[in-house]
Amino acid sequence: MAAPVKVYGPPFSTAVARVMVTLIEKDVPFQLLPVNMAKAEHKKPDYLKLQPFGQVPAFQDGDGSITIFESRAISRYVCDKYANQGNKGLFGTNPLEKASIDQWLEAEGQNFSPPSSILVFQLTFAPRMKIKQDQNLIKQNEAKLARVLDVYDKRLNESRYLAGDDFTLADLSHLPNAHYLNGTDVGELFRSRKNVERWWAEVSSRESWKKVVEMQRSPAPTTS
Ligand SMILES: N[C@@H](CCC(=O)N[C@@H](CS)C(=O)NCC(=O)O)C(=O)O
Repeated sequence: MAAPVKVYGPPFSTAVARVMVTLIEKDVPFQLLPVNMAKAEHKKPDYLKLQPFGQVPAFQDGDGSITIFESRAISRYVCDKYANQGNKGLFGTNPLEKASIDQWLEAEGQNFSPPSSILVFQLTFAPRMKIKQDQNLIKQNEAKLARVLDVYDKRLNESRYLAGDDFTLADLSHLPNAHYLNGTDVGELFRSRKNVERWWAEVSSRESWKKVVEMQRSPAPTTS
């Protein structure tokens, strides 16, 4: 049996969590390797060989011969490499399905992620790190996120999931940031939009995501 693939980074990181939930959906055993960000291990030369920008996650196959960074690129790779196992339609099964998933995956990365990442940091991590919150930045990004969610609400009025009838990488990619936001007052932006609320209830209750949330609470080194 092949050795588990390796994911470097802590499970509380949204980008690490994106890769973890993909691997669980695809039934790919993985080992989570700690990177102590408080000690800036992600900026050290050895780690920079895996992720040249000094961010988590980095991904390696079981024998360490392949290294990939960028959580969405890792997720796409995992879906293609393990196409015949786990959730087989996660990244589509034909060019049109893939294009539709990619379109909403890009929307997540380019439209949803910028304001939501700022809000996650300001509302969740800054208080834990005893960093003063920037109320202007919070307001501006709430307004940006509201506009993105208006588009999503319209889309989700037409289809059950973002890319169509099935749960895909496009929905999955939203889980880490949306999870943190739904634990704050900004969750109201999701709850006040009927279709977004229905979608969020559905995607956030997937078993794969529940496992990630569990691991964020009590990080375990390996899953299989
Ligand atoms: N686009 C990258 C973003 C990675 C990223 O922003 N990681 C954060 C944690 S969620 C990080 O490493 N932050 C520390 C830093 O940038 O120094 C990806 O999706 O992998």
